[in-house]
Amino acid sequence: MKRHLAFPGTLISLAFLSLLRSGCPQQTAEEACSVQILVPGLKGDMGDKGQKGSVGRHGKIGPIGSKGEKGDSGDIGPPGPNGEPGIPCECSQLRKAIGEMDNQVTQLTTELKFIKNALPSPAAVAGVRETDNKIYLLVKEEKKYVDAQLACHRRGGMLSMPKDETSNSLIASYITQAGLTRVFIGINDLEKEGSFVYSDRSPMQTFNKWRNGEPNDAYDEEDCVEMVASGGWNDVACHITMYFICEFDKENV
Ligand code: MAN
Ligand code: CA
Ligand code: CA
Repeated sequence: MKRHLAFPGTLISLAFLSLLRSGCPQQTAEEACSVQILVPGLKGDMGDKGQKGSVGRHGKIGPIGSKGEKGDSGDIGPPGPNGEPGIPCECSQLRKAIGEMDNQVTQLTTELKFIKNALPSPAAVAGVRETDNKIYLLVKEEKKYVDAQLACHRRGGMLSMPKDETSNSLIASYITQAGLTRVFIGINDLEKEGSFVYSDRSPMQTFNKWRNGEPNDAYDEEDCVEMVASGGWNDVACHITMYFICEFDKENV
């Protein structure tokens, strides 16, 4: 490729400079002081193509291929060893045991249903007592008679109604075992003075446990009834507060 000057003017300036230095003392203006002006030449032709390069480096590893198809399942294994010999069946005994467990389940279901529906706060309960058909619950919350009755009602029962010796002595021992002296029971003469009825409104029959001299309607205001630890009854004012015992029919639980 032919080289050509980037700044042709430089050559012109240099020519002038050398002309001034020499001052042209001996030479004629015609030969020595003539100014030669250089202009760039035409662009040359393109060179030949270079040689082919050497082979490049090895490329990067490509992405992982997709998962293959699942293989066929294996053959069925050999049968396992024989089990231990069984215990000879004592069917009648087993049936009996199952029958007893069935009864227990029924009883527990009944009791659990009752507990879920009727139990006050655990601190206020001293367990329960039961007969074949009834459950008794001592509620350690001091209430006046009507509120006690209402509290029993809300739990699905009513204030306890001792209508025979069995239930009366059961309630009495419940009071004693709880370390109490008295509780409200479901007997009153609120409607008619001297006519005592149970909380289910049934009239009192021959059975009663009045203490000596009771009922006396003291101060003309005793229309409700308490049971003391001995099992005896006394009429008291309805507005005083004390603990009470509710009763529940098992069939209604
Ligand atoms: C005494 C007796 C009872 C009465 C109470 C009232 O114990 O008179 O009949 O109910 O007092 O506090
Ligand atoms: Ca009375
Ligand atoms: Ca009395």
